[in-house]
Amino acid sequence: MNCKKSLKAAAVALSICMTAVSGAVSPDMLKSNSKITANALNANDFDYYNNFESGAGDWEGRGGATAAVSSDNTYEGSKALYVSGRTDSWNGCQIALGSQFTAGSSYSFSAAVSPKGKKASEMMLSIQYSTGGEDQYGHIGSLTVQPDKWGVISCSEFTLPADGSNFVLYVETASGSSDFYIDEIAVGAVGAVKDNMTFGTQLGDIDGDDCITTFDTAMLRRYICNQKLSAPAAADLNSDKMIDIADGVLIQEYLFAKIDKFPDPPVVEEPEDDFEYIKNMQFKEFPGNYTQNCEQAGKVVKEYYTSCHGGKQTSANVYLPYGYDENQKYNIFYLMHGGGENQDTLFSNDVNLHKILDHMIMNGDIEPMIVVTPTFYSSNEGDFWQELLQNLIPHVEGKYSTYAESTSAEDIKASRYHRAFGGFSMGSVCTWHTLINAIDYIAYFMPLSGDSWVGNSNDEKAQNIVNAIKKAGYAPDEYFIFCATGSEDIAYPNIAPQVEAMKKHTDTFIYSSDLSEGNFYFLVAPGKTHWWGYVVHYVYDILPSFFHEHQ
Ligand code: FER
Repeated sequence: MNCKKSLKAAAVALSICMTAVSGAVSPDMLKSNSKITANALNANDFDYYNNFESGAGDWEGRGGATAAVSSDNTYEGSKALYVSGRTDSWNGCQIALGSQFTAGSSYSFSAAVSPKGKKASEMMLSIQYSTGGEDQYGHIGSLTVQPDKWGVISCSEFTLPADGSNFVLYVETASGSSDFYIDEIAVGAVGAVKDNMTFGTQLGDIDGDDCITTFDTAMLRRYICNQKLSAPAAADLNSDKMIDIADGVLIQEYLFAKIDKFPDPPVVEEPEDDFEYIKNMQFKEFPGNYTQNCEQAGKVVKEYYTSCHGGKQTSANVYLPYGYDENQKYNIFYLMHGGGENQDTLFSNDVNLHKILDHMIMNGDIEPMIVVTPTFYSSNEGDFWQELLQNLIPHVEGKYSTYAESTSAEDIKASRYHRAFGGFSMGSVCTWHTLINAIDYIAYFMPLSGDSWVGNSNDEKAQNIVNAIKKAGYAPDEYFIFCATGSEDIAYPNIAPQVEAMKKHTDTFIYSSDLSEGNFYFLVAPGKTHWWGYVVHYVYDILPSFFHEHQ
């Protein structure tokens, strides 16, 4: 493991430290290596050491985060530093390095870290310093750690830049803002790393040194004995998601050449996320402050494009969530206005959809997503789907980062589980047309306060929708229609009987608001009339249930 680096070379050196080993590990790699893991080191061996047993010392929150000693989860001893209230990945905890640490000198660094939550997190040990009055940032090391487990980020030699001053050591994450713990943080002489925890990626290369040796057996023993530790997948030799004695037996057999490879990992289905749907959803209003300004405000940008209908210039508004990052993929929701309205209606001060989305995202009701408000007036509500497919989707999704790998029809189809279309009133009419004509490209539909105009009777309308779905060849778990209106809405007498007619097609529509079980639901808000001021609450109710199937 070569962790020797200075800040200038940090990016390159990191790739040396962290790059995955590719290719098979062959038996001739079964050589011993000379790595020394200095597990015998203790507090006195370091220039700086804190295990938080007697308080936080000079550690403090970074950004808006709070850092406080906690005994809820510790790497060793009975206390650790708990970092919470983060709103961005660079938030975390920090300490100014004292004057005993000098610019241009090299030190070893290590920190035990444990992310809270549901997902593994790439934890980073970083440094801030100034050169010529400018703040600079660098990364000493990083490690991807399983949630609620511990890993140790370490670097055996890191040089503080010679032209730097005011060094501040901090812990952050590569992305996300979940809480985390740190414990046993040490800075010392070059090479003085207490618990080396580099990870290999090749099955059996547990310590990441490109070979399978008794050092890997020793590492494996450590993981088996201490289940608090975040073990790499490379240690799960029988791929049963447990690091236990069965893995110990396998590595012994491998080292004694009784086996020449580890069992093939099972082919696993892509995991569904663990979103909890609401069964039999009832209308619920969003909290009162959701239409107020939000401290994590997204951005609304106007996009101009040409419609295939008569080559007219038109525009749509695109809501980009707070912290929009073109390197991430976003679900996308197209939401259409009603009769007499336009593409600006939803993001106006009347409806404030942008502020509602800000709050929903900040509070975790929905993942950050892109929301587009177009208009059908460059076409008409019945033909808008053509403009959507030919012009709007390619324009918006060619510019902003969605799950569409490109704007080819194939790639738009391939990303249909990450795309939704909805609308109010005439926008709902437009939504039913879009469902009938563009189900290949969109999996989620939200018709609000408006019926389908394809067919004369309700039975005919239902049949036309069924025919379109059958013709496209989708199974009931491959499309989702979540309708809503108010019981006093003028559209209620139109949409309610259509929903009843659709329910009769039990092979096509499975009625449930739990979209892991069904694909069709009708939310009725007691007493509400035909007005965005009510309808926007239906968006709040329904949108969290979208985008969780076929991840
Ligand atoms: C309906 C569908 C559309 C409806 C009204 C409309 C009253 C739109 C009316 C308009 O914009 O003028 O089911 O029910």
